Amino acid sequence: VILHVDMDAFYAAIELRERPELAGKPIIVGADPRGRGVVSTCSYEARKFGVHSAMPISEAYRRCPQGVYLPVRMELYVAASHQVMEVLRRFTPLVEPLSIDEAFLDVAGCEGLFGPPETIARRIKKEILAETKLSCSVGVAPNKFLAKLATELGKPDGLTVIAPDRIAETLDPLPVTRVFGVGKRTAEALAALGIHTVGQIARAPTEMLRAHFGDASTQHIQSLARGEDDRRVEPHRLPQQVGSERTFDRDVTDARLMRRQLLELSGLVGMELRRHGYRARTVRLKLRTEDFATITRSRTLTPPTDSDRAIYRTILELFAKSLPKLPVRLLGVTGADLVHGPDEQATLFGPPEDVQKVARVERAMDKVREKFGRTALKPASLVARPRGKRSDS
Ligand code: TTP
Ligand code: MG
Repeated sequence: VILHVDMDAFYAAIELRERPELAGKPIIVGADPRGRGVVSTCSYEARKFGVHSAMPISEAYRRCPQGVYLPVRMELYVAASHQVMEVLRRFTPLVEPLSIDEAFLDVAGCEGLFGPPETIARRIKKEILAETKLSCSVGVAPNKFLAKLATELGKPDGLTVIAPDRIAETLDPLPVTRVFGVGKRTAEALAALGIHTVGQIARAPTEMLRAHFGDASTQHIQSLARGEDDRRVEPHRLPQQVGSERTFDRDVTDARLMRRQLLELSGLVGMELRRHGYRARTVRLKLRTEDFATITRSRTLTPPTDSDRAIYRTILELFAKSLPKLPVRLLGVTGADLVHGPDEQATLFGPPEDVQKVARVERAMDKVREKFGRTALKPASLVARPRGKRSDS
């Protein structure tokens, strides 16, 4: 039996906890509402106005001018996240964090100690509330997909059980987008085939789906639509990626300015990788132009790296290949396909002298940054900044 736990309006709920006088008001956490960043999240009151995560903050402001707009205070959220995960690990070591506010638990075999899954779910909600003053929603189901779905169906402050004998009746009427992996485009393609609900996917002739979506996708969405999912809870799974992105205050046409931003973002990604002892096998550049067209380009690195320089070098190559024709609104750098632990190749053969030296310098810079803040030290080309502020997004 799998439990899925997801905090309700996480950043907004934490801000409300810190400022109880805001109770009942629509709270929007994210970038400066006068700027061009995005909404990180918002309270359920704000959602009534159509505001949601990742929406341009200016759009949120149009929809909800009476909202309370607050900046992101990551340290607070990370601390609460640790508290939540700690509560969960009291019930089983099989806890797989999925994001800052969400985790799967495998509670098979915990019944003797803590009672049936629903009781465990209730206790988790109670203990999280007691220790963090935050509410969460919990889903209980035979597998990951259904447990996460159960959580979503019960939000906020829900406790939803999908029993094995009620899977079909729960799934069948839902819209196809509830199936993990079915986005807007797939949904449109399904609609063109007359398929609108999860139940219709489950019963559609497999051959017909294959002809449109290929073997792998068909297998994937049809199994999920039937409520089948055999993914295990993996307590030590690495995050999928580490990334950082910025929206410029004003669309930028100067390639030098863009490269400088990419240098800074590469540094942030490198620092985050080193902090956790990860290295990235893939480096990805994201670039959004003024018309909101977004391109991503990635490259695989051998060996995987946690070095600012190696990341930046790769990003520059990708950037050179995708020089935008229109002014640029947003740039992002991501390290993906993460691996953990020491660089095997390096320990076997020993890296070249200069690589070792760069690694030593970068680690020393991390220490200074930890002590004095992220902006304490920067590569020389970041120090002079002739014009233009940047906004966090
Ligand atoms: P979610 O769990 O997706 O959202 P939520 O907890 O705010 O609201 P709920 O689960 O009740 O629907 O994400 C957790 C946090 O991650 C969220 O509080 C803020 C952050 N986040 C972003 O910064 N940007 C995003 O686009 C999303 C989806 C989340
Ligand atoms: Mg949440």
